[in-house]
Amino acid sequence: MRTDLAPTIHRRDYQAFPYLLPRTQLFFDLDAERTRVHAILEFERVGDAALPLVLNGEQLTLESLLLNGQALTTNDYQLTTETLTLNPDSARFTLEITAFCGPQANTALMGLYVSGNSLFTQCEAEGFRRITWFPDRPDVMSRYTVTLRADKSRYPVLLSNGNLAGTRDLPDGRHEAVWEDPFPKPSYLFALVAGTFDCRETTVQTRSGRSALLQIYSDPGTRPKTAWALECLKRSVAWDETRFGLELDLDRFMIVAARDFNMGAMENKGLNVFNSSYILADPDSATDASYEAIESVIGHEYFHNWTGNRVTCRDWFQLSLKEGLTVFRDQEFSADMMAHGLGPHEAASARAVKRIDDVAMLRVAQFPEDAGPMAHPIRPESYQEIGNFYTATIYEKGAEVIRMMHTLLGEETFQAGIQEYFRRHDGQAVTCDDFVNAMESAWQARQPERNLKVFRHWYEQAGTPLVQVHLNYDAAQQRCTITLSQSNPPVGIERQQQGLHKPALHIPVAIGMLDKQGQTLAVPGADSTTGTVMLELTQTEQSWVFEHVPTAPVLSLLRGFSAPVRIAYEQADAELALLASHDTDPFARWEAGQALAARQLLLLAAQHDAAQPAADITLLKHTWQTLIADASLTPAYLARVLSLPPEKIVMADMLPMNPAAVAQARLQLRQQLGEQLAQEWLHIYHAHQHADAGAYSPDAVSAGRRALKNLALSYLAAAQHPQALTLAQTQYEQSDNLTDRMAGLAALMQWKDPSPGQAALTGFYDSWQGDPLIVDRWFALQASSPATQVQDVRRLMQHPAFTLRTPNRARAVVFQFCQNNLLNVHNPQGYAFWAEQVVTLDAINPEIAARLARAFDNWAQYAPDLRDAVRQALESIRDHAPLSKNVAEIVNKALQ
Ligand code: 0A1
Ligand code: ZN
Repeated sequence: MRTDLAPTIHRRDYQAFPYLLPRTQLFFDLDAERTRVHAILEFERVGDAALPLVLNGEQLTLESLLLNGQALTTNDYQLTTETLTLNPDSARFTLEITAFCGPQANTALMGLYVSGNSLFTQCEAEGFRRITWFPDRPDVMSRYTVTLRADKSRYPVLLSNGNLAGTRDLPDGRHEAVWEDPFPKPSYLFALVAGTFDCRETTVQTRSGRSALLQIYSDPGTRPKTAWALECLKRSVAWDETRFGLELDLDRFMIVAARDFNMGAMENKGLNVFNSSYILADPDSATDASYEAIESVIGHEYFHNWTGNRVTCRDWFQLSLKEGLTVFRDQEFSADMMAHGLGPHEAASARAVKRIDDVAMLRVAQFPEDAGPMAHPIRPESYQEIGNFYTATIYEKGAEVIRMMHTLLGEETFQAGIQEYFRRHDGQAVTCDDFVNAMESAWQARQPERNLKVFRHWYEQAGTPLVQVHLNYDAAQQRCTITLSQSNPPVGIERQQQGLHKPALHIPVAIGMLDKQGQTLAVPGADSTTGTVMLELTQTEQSWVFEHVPTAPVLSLLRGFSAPVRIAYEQADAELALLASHDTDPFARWEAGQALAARQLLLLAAQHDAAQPAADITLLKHTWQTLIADASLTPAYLARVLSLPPEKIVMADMLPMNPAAVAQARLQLRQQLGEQLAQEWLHIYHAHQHADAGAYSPDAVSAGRRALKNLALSYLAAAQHPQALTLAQTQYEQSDNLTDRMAGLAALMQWKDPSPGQAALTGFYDSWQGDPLIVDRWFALQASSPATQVQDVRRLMQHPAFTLRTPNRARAVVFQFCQNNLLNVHNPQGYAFWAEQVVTLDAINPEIAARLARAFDNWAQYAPDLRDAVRQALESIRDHAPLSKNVAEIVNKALQ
């Protein structure tokens, strides 16, 4: 049975809405079972009078409909499961809608829903239509006044966007709050929250001297865990002023933490709602990585206040307009925070670490997406369900595209472009083209000969371009010629477009040259301090000639990851080792070491099938020894350099893919490096054992020391080093922070004898079972462990604390196993488990189910036996009825 019934929406079909909606008044009688929503909507026709008024609405019960105060009968409108259509005969009219929705039964967590004992909304992208009938599209902007009424003891806190205009008590123990948002906004930025919360607040002065109230609301009893979040918010406010010149425009900025949340967080105007995992932190319940993630997500949502809210998207095809730009902004914010207060060398290293982490993320999540059935340009041409397009491509590749503009224009011109963008479009719903136009005009104001004509193609093409590098050195002439060529064959849906032509892209390729001793070669035209030259590839093939190059160079390519591309260049292991030891560009240096390790992993994985003797790792080992001995490298950087590349990155160079073999190879290489560098690991461990002088601090330098120390511990554990058990045990029992405690626990779980790990796991649960976020980690550690097979994960799901209804818990167990346990999921039983969970989750929460449905997106590249098994599992999902639009789109595309 085919479920491919959902219509496809095309970007080219965009039409403006034929009505304006200057004012929206909403009155809520809140109740978990049944909430009554009374909406007063003032419309003005601007389009053709023949066009009807079509409003979106889903899962609502209509009580009454009034047009200019007159009750309408069923003859006056058409109601379907998705729309309400009217033909008003005047150009200005007021529509009054009274409807009911059921928050308690809303397990999809879109629209108004219950989490814990409180009520929350999630409206992006199309959740508002589950609250009332409305033009639920981002280009219809309205000024909202919202009245909330609820039982005062159950819902003492009543919040919505904007400013609090008044509160009063009502009969029967109820109360009321009225909120007015001075800024017109699209419905996806609406929010309300009602419940019992702790609150932490502060007042800040913005640069023009206004004072603004910042508040963080969280579950009762969790106030001690919101100090970090509030600090992050204050830093975000200050940073957006200093780096982007953008000031907070509100008197009051609120964040509320929700335990049940589909994504990370949501930028509703003045009332952000966050997954509690991105708010709550104290040393016992948050790792260094979570402190960092909290800073980045708080920054991200705050920065949306300008890039997303003040200027929003015309339609959902423009999603990357706000997301790519805002991710770029949050990445820069985090980098600036990490570098803050450090000397120049350490600051550069801190920035490089952030860049490395961001690029690793892009390669793990976005590159595979760009090579699979869901591949799409950062501005998609079509979709069936927009919820499926909150992707790594829109976010992370979108940010890379913005970053390339930043690279080409330079910081100053880029900032001038941002100013120009707001000058032109403040208060509007616009397109990606509008953004690029503003950037281009700022560039041309300074350099009239430059333009973004070729660059714009980045918005149209899916796929990761391949840049081939060819080097020709003429020793007699001391001339070096570098030829770059680019290709980007059709991927995903592009393959169905006949006669598709993908023009060349504008690709900035930063390169450097080293001599055979690892010294920087002075290249004509290069930056005098870094030796970097920026080659702007804008055609299918181009050559650059460098004169006076005294010796055949070793190329350092794509420095700083100057473009989201793959590089094809034949480079001997010895050249990679040289770059890993000497490259002055910290990103390229890390990259060379990773490439060397990846080659080793691929060799091991290939041998896995052939049962050949272990590969020789001498060169890798020596390179790592050189790196370990290099006193100029910071611990955080060294931790990245000495980590083995993730399986999903290594697999990109394997055809057919055998994920379990790569996972096995990684374990094996870790063990070998653990054994052969044991003295080094022990030394590192002891040198960084006490990362903080006093109490735990999540700052990047201390976190870097912990990361390196815990990496050393994991190598020692992998090698079953005689000292590792005691070190892990002691660390697990005595550390004062979750990062070290988890690392100790993970090391114990690597022990061949399962008993120390089991004992620690039991103890861990007993100690921390009251904290859902820590329990999520406890589940995740087990679900992703190489010791956990399908039957074990099924057993884990029998645990009383397990539920599929809380997305964080489903992610901790089911997603961890399916996405990250590469050793044990890639077999017919694993795929059958996956299919079963997708179908079960789909009945509860389609958005989450659709994400799980993408776990084996690149199955077409798997080895034949695995491919058959995935196909069978996919078909079993496809044939299940009913299936949500979300999951149907994913599986149908996967099977095409
Ligand atoms: N705009 C948010 C992401 C987001 C999207 C959809 C959501 O509901 C299903 C929630 C959040 C961001 O970029 O942070
Ligand atoms: Zn965002």
